[in-house]
Amino acid sequence: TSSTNIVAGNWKMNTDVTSGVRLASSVAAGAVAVPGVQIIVAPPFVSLAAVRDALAGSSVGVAAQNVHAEDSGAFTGEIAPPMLVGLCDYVIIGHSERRQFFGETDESVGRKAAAALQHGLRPIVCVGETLDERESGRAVEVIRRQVVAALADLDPEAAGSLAIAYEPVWAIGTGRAATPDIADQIMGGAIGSTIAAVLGTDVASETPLLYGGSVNPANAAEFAAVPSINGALVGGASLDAATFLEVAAAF
Ligand code: G2H
Repeated sequence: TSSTNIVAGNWKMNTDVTSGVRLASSVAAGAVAVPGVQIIVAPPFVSLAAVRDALAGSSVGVAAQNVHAEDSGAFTGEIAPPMLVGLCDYVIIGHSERRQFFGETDESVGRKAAAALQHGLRPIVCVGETLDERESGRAVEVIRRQVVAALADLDPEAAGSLAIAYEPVWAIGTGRAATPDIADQIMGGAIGSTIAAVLGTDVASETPLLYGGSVNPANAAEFAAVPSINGALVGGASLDAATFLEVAAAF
């Protein structure tokens, strides 16, 4: 497992430029009291530049919430990897909401992750099974398939800057977090062994694995205590700086 835990706040489609800058500044101010955790915020595209500027000189990193796989072209409304260079260090790829509402597939997630890495952006690739998949006993199979696809096109030399977030779809925004045991089975089990099989044990041991899905200050410590969990991807609880920093402090 990696040494520095990562706690990333996925703001989703919330905040405008003004409130985003305010939130980021509050996170940065509090982050100095949370050493040893790489804190990241993921604002909407339109706020990336302003948030980057507000965070200049702080340890807080910036992530985009999505990226296209091509460098340029006739893809109205999309954002290419080279456009993000200089605006953010990380990019969330394949969030379940993108898969569910915007037609993203295992295959497009793999292409996006490879494209991001090629441009020096660190992908935070999201995987997770639905409630139906879990209840029918297919969770491990689904996660393996998603991870294999996410890694399929990666340059193995650059794969060390990848992170994977396990976000069971049934736990997202529902207030029903996975148990630490369930998270460990998938993260320490299926995800770790799949990375090892595709990219080798060295990359597997260096790849940070984040848990996501209704993480909050009340449950963060129990996830942080699981050795296979190297951080969290936080949605709802990242929209208030004090709450988000409480989660970060648990890691
Ligand atoms: C899962 C998570 C952040 P929430 O989507 O990506 O959101 O913490 O609101 O469940």
